Amino acid sequence: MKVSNDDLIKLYGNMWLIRMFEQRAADLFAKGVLPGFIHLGVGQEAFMAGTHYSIKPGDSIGTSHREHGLLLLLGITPGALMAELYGKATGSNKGKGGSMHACLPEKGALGCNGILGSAQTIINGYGFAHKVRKTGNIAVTIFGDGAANRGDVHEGMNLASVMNLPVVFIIVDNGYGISMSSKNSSVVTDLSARAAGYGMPGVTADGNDVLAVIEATSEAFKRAREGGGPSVVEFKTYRHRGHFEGDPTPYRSKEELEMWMKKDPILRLEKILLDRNVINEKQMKDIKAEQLAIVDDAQKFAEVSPYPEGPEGYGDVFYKYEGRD
Ligand SMILES: Cc1ncc(C[n+]2csc(CCOP(=O)(O)OP(=O)(O)O)c2C)c(N)n1
Ligand SMILES: [Mg+2]
Repeated sequence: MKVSNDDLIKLYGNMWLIRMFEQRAADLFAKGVLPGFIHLGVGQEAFMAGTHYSIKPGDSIGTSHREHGLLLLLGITPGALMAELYGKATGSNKGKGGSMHACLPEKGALGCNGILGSAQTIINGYGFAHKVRKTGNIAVTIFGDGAANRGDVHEGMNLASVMNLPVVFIIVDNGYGISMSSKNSSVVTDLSARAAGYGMPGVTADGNDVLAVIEATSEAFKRAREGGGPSVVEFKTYRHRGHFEGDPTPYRSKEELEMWMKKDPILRLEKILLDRNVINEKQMKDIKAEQLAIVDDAQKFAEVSPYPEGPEGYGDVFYKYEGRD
């Protein structure tokens, strides 16, 4: 799949947007500004930017708990996502979804299901709707190496296959499910091998190489759009940060982290941009600065935004208190 120079530059900007947004969220969380829990996707930018590249308007995308980045690319504005993390009324979900449940269904961003594995059965409903309505769109579900071992995932894959649904199962093997190495949670090295059990194609690609991600997703998505049915795409990548912010990561070595830092997906794309003479180092710095300014603005927007107030605080949520049905 040929990716134009203009698109390479866009991918580069998108990857920096994700990196900057996530790093800012890490800083704000450490300062106690952001409530709740956050899981960050630093190091996993290539799989998000590359997957987004293959998505078309009208597709339905279910993300997991580590994909703020993909939500940004799908259309939640940085300000609305940052405000959501702050719990502010101007957030994408009025501050009531937070990191885990931010979503924008009108742009196909379905958000995350907190019960690992369950989204991989639910996604079939979206796939079935696209099939019966003949939309030409697809449904994509993204989940981790840990989630991949849940029974529901297998049910979901089987049903998608039996019904020949336009569904793509994207497994993100980032090395760990919390503290459990993916090497110890499955005897199969490539989790895409699961696809064979359901008679569908499965591929494993380098999730830190945005061009490999585009290659793998464009093929699987095309097949699904054209009635060729479901498939599994697995990306091997690494999360630079802990499972959640505040995780001291005693389960992994310094050497392992350093080895993966050398495979940083942004550095990989920078090498491609320089080797192909697409842009020079000064232009790369400018792109990075542009994305940083966007994140600064997002933070300012979130800071000055109000919290949901009065009765509004109780709207849109399942909550019952005395005197109210
Ligand atoms: C059914 C279920 N079991 C356990 C959890 C708690 N939990 C949340 S995230 C997580 C690890 C997920 O690992 P993985 O699927 O590899 O995704 P990653 O965090 O690495 O992105 C666990 C066990 C949960 N949310 N749902
Ligand atoms: Mg994982």
